[in-house]
Amino acid sequence: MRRRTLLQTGAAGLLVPQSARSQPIRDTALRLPRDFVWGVATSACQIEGRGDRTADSIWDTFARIPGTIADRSTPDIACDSYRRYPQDIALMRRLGIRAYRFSISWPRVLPNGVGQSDARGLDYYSRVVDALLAAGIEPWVCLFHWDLPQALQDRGGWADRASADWFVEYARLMSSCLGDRVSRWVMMNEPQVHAVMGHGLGEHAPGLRDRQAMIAAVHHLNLAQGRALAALRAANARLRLGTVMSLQPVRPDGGGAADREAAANWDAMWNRAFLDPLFHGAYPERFAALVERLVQPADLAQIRQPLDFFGVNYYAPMYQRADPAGLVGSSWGATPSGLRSTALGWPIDPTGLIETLLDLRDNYGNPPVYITENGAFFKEPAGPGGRIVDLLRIRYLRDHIAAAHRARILGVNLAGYFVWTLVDNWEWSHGYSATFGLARLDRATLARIPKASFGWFAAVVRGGRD
Ligand code: IFM
Repeated sequence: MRRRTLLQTGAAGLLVPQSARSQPIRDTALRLPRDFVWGVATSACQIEGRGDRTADSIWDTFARIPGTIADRSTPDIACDSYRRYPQDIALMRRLGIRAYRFSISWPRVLPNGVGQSDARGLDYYSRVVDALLAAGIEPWVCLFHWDLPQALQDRGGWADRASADWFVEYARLMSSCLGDRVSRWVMMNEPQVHAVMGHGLGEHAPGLRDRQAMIAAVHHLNLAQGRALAALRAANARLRLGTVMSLQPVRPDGGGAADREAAANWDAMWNRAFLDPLFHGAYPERFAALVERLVQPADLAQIRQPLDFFGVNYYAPMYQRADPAGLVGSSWGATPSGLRSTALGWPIDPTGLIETLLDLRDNYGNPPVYITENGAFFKEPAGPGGRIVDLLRIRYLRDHIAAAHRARILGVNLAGYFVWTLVDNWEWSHGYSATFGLARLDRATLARIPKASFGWFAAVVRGGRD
């Protein structure tokens, strides 16, 4: 008798056949309405490779500094999607997804950040968009996923208030080139990660450990986002505009008052300093005093903008403990024993996703929400024939989709879910060593080889609808 591998996932204890690419998924927690948008997300710096780009982004510069990238790699090759995007789109067709969120490399289209554009870069994105549309996949274009042109960093980057003007110029250029075919526009991806990890903690480009620069970056990212939303809306009323944040419930590491205070401060900086100005036109009390010297009279009105959709990237809750030397009196705490973790040590807790979505429902007007990233890295040795049977990833995705389903039942206005990510890619300061893909990247041949999770997700997409 042929043995079938079965995977037991989640509290519901449902069995999902491993080999069942086309079989219907019977897990009702994975069944979402017919118009629910299933997709995958990537970013330019992580997948494109350099191609014929003439100008550096801050990540090119950062990666050249010894000690910044775990495996000493650079994003020069990545997945070579600049040339191999037809292969990526073919994979997406196999998945059956309706939407693809990708980002524009700002230095590829504007080598100096502003001014003269590079026709080759613009033409590349135009071809990607056309190929997606021909494949029946809706392009979701993200304008900023951390790869600022180095030329603009040399002028002060996001710490300089002029960054808001640079960003609006760039946003206008892209919408005038692609706005006839692309309706979904994402202004920013995870501005909090860029501000805090890049300007406060120095673990991401541009590698600053400067609290003042970080606070300035927070405000200018918010301002740029608000002004670009307004500019694109005025330029083309047919565009559907939104933005994406990394939202994480922040929990105290211990039971004491100092840790609770630390967690509240971190929450104010990480989540609320971005959500509150966008949705309510004000900084949270705990952050306001830090930023007030930068806020000019019209700023908050410009940052507060109506949205057609809001994207949540969710991976894990955060644990914080009191630390007077930390950016806001706190630093990373320990994951409580009993919570499983991914290979990056991120706690696995789908209830944090429900908590995050309920927060949007209750405190931010229940906007139309998409989960624009969710995924995980686990150590996943290739088996016979190079196949990766990534049961832990399947379990992670399954449990988070089930949590998303639960949030909908609780009244969250959730309309879609994007897996991070299509193919193993260049994972920032981890280089190629942290792999989040539904497909493995063969680094020698750059072939994309679907993992078990690829077939599993395809089955969810095709069979999981009501
Ligand atoms: O790879 C990143 C992505 O660029 C932003 N969100 C988190 C992912 C995993 O770390």
